[in-house]
Amino acid sequence: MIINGPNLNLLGKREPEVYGSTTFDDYFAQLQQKFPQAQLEYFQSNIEGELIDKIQEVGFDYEGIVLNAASYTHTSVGIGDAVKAVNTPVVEVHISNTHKREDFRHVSYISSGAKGVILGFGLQSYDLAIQSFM
Ligand code: CA2
Repeated sequence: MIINGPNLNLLGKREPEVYGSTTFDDYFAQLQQKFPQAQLEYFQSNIEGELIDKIQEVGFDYEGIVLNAASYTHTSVGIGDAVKAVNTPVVEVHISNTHKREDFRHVSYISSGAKGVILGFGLQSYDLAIQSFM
């Protein structure tokens, strides 16, 4: 299960210099072609509680969660707690290298509960995260 947080629905539509020019729908279709053996699903929400609900919903049955909590990465104790509460391993991903950006992006409430963290490889970060579950 790929879970994307706030504003990632704008991928490919705004700020292409930071986040690229591919929409997540187009990229998700590429991932499905690349990993035909995986049953990939994708969920996006701009709402913190909906992200927590989805982590809880899939977090006891699915093989893996690839989570880009976007700006909530740097603020949400609730999402961090949800990641720690479930059994399914969570790989935290980011499109940009958050450590090269503003100081507030250097903090993650997700990392301490994650199986691993992949950041800075553009959309390929998701690809690498899925590979980590193969
Ligand atoms: O690099 C990442 O993947 C981030 O999680 C993206 C978040 C940002 O707050 C994190 O620090 C790093 C922002 C996602 C916003 O996505 C947009 C996409 C297109 C246009 C505008 C925003």
